[in-house]
Amino acid sequence: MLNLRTCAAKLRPLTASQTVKTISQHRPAAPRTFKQIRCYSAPVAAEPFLSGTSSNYVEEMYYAWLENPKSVHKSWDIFFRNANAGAAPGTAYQSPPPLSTSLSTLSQAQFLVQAQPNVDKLVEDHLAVQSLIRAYQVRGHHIAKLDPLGISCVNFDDAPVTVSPNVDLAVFKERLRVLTVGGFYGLDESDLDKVFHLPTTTFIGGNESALPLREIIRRLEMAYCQHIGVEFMFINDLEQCQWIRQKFETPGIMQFTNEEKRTLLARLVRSTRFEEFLHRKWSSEKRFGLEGCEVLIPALKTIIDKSSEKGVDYVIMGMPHRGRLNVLANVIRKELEQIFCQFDSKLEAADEGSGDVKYHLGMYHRRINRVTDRNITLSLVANPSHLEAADPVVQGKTKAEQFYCGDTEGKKVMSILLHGDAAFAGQGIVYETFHLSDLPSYTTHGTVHVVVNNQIGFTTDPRMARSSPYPTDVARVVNAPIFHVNADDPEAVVYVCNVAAEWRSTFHKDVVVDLVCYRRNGHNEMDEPMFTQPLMYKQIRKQKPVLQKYAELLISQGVVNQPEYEEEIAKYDKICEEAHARSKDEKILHIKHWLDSPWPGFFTLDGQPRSMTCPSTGLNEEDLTHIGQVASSVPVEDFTIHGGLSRILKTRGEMVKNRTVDWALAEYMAFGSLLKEGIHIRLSGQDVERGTFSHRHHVLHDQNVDKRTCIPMNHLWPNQAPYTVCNSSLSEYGVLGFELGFAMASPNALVLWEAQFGDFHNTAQCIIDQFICPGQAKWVRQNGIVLLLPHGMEGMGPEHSSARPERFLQMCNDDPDVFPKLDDFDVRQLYDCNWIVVNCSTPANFFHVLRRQILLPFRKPLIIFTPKSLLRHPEARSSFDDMLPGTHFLRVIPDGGPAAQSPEQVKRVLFCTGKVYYDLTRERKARQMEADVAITRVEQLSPFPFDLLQREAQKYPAAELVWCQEEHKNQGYYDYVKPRLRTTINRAKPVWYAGREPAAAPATGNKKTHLTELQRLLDTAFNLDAFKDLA
Ligand SMILES: Cc1ncc(C[n+]2csc(CCOP(=O)(O)OP(=O)(O)O)c2C)c(N)n1
Ligand SMILES: [Mg+2]
Repeated sequence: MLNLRTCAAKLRPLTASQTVKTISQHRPAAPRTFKQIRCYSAPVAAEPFLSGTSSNYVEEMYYAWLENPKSVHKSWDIFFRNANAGAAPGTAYQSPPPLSTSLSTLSQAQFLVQAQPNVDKLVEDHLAVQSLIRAYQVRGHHIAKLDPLGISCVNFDDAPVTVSPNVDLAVFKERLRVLTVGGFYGLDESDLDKVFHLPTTTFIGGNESALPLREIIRRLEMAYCQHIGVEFMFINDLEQCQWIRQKFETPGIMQFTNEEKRTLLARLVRSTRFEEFLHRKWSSEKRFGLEGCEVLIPALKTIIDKSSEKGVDYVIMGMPHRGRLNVLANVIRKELEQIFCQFDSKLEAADEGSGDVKYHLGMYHRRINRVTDRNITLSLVANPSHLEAADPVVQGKTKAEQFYCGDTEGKKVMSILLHGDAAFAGQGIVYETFHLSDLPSYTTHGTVHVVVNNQIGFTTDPRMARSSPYPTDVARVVNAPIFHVNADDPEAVVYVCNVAAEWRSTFHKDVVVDLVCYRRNGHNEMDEPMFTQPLMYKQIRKQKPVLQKYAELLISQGVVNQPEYEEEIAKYDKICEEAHARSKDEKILHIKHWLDSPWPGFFTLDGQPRSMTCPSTGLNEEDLTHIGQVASSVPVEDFTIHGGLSRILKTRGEMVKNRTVDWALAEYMAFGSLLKEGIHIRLSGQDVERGTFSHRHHVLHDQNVDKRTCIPMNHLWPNQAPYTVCNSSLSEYGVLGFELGFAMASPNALVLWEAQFGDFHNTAQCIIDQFICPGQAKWVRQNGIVLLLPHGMEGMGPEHSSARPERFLQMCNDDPDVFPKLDDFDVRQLYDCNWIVVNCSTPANFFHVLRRQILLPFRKPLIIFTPKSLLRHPEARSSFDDMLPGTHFLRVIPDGGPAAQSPEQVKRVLFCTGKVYYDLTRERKARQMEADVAITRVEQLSPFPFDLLQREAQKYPAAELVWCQEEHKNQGYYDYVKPRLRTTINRAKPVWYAGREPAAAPATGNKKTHLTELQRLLDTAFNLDAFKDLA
């Protein structure tokens, strides 16, 4: 009984707060008091029927007995009375007779309690029933009829088992063999009509607290083993488990009115006939049709209707290829002619950019939800082919929309993510995205995931595509309930979708709907599926379409008649035909009609920037000083910071007094000033709050009060915009995708993602390659995200050195061989580029480039290679003078020393970028070559400052031109810079190279080799004969 006592103690606080009490269980509701519990000292093992697994049941009985001794069977009453009276271990219970065979004879059985000692069997039977109920709850989904094809993709040992609606013990024994260890827990045929008390962990009783076993089994079969398989017992939260049990176990809970059935049929008609229409008109076009999962359309509409009813007015969706056109047409309600005209290969594109295929484009639409009569905005995020890559992007956009409308709990804005079965199981980004779902700065307060589980991925069977039984197992890591449902039962689908939407609005956590379906055609309409799945497709050929099945059902039920059904079909077909006729009038394809995130007011009405100029990015002295002072103080009372940090802040304060900034202060100045102008700033990435290199310290931690923090940046100005700085999970793909999505929502925010070290960006390569680099060209949506990539060869080994500038530069769209004909390089060139790549050598320039990002009249992604050792380099400081009004970002920093004063004398110009500048100046000084060698810094690598560098090259007519970099020759900037430099000088001179030799790894792991290599490149840079023989 010790076990009982501890369990009772454990349960006590839970009972007080449990909202389970909101769920009517028709149990005595009196508060439980435990004072009278005597001190049980008998060991558990001493009570013959008690074991770890049975103690739950005994506890239940005990609580019920405490509340009302008459509410439990007489045998329990005797047992607890004896135990309370101090019976010795093993003697507390006496055997009453077996419970009678029906409820009506219950009292008679109780009367016999003292007479027939058979309590062993009674208790065991009750425990068996309890275990049985639990087995259905835990494992019922294993034997539910989920697969419309009946061939089951789920690789459980014994499933599937033939199902009989009759409660016949032989059948159940077979089924229970699958559900339970050891068969029927000792129950037998004679027990089927006995009545058993139901534990509080089931709702199958409805208004009854006891039921005959036969009925218990029947109800469990109805709840867990029909067309819905509920996977939820892994969830740690009791209240959530109870909530789900109630939704699926309550007898008769899945009821539909005739009106609801007709709506469902109409939605199926639209879904099915849309695909048929496309097939009729363009039979040889790829469209990745939905045939076999037509129920997806009513499913999504149900989730949206229910969410709208609960207060949501903005739904952001992400989805792959399968059924996308259908979703656009019938869920988002894109005009059909706009969809149909995409099939016209002769249509010209009106917008700039390269566009994308029709099943990747995004969409944004505001309309009235007909079911709830409320306004709803639906947005489908554009995506690349890369399956699941849009998941974090959708989440980031959702978070931003929630943030900007003050929806701190996700009550107004939500996301829905669709997945294919193979991709959901196979792509790691799914896992990364799930792990963002409950983090304070990343949560979107619950996402509804819908899996189109057609039991195949292109040509690959599930058995070869995943090691888990279901494609949805990844969702278990965040305790999301998973509702598997047979997609050929539309009512079951709509039911689980309603529950999923209610779950999200109740608990604000993720939930998964797994639509188990099939794919009627090949992967696309051109593919022959019989090559690889002959048996599956033989079965599919025999499969009656779901619309036909459901229509027949409703006709047989008298809900609709045949003419009404046919009329519904004709009505929709006519809509399609008319839209098709109209689509022929469309001569031009406007990609901007497919924008997923419009920025109202930012552009002119025809989508152009409001100007083509950029004001000075300088800031007045007063603001610089004020920001500097806040950055070097603790702006709240009674807050104790770490002694080391006090010293850092003190040094900052001294710099401010001296009117200088280092990197951290420059960043502070840029952020602080933009916040004053109402620009929200969000900085996210691993350990960004302190900064990987312990230089930033944007979040101060009270050394005496746990979890008390202060963000001075939020104490700058009275009506400033908020500053969000958040340490992320250890993910690049997920988090960068998330921030990209966040930046999509508004142009009036500076969203920055910082890599821990620059090279780690490559685990997010897909976001860079598929979204950031070509996003505007494919989808006309600009994006101003900033990537901060710590970079520099500092002897730290191959993995912490290079942010791989060569990769970013290779993807720039400026032509190396053409000198652009532009009046205004400063802004126009930025407008034309796909992204901006910079490597600043001074804090002031870093400050300017961050501010420019917002002061520009358009948005472009900005890649910044940021320093590591320069963060503390005494020379890497800037004066306030370089940041005052009238100053701006310097694309090129020319030499300002003796070389520039007598440029004709200069023998060599060293062009470089970033940190190597400091090594070069030190070396030049040491060699006293300041008049011989000019050093020109290229701060903006792309778009390439052709104009300024041409001026620089022409300034030194007698000089050799050398590109110097610390990176290896096949890496860094050389391949990008060389042809462009040659273009600036009309290829009149060679451009020589001083730097490390080509290599496979970005850097050596040996510190000494590192230094030798550095010295060698400096030697080459200053050896004026180095290129003599090569000329
Ligand atoms: C990341 C990625 N890898 C490979 C592909 C190529 N591909 C396109 S669809 C597909 C199969 C997808 O199967 P599933 O997720 O089950 O969706 P379904 O097509 O069955 O709806 C594959 C492998 C891709 N688009 N993206
Ligand atoms: Mg699939």
